[in-house]
Amino acid sequence: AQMERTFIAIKPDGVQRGLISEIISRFERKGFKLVAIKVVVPSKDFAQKHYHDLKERPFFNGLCDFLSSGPVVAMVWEGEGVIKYGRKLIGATDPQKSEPGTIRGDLAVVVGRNIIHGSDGPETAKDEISLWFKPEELVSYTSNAEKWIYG
Ligand code: YYY
Ligand code: MG
Repeated sequence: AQMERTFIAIKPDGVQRGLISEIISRFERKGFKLVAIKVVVPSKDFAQKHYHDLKERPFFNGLCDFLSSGPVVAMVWEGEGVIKYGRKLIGATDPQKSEPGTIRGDLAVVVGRNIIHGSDGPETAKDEISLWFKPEELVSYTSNAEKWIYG
């Protein structure tokens, strides 16, 4: 299996709405492996670093205020194809366009409160994991389920 890692965060709206276990269970049931998790309130400066690619966009300031407005559940998930498939589980950026069955499609209504973040490619995954986590916070382990998930 070509193991990959991606950065996934439950944003303050998802945490406040009690959706942590719902979101984690979708990644877990799929067969992906949780290798890091913590609850943090990001500073605004940190939020700006996380979303630096979007600094020219009109919604950037509000987005960073929002991300730093309360607790975020920061996670790293591992598995074959997890970066791309994680985005599929999450659904389109605008929940009005997310398919039913996706996290945003099922659980969110507007783009400014779309409850979850996921890395959009291998480079951003690498950058975001190292922004949010120290290397020693990532745990490598063998899951007993792996031989049943990957064959
Ligand atoms: O990766 P993803 O979260 O699906 O979308 P991005 O284009 O990276 O934008 C990040 C974040 O910005 C998005 O989840 C909500 C917010 N946002 C917004 O408030 N208004 C937009 N028109 C586009 C994005
Ligand atoms: Mg993005």
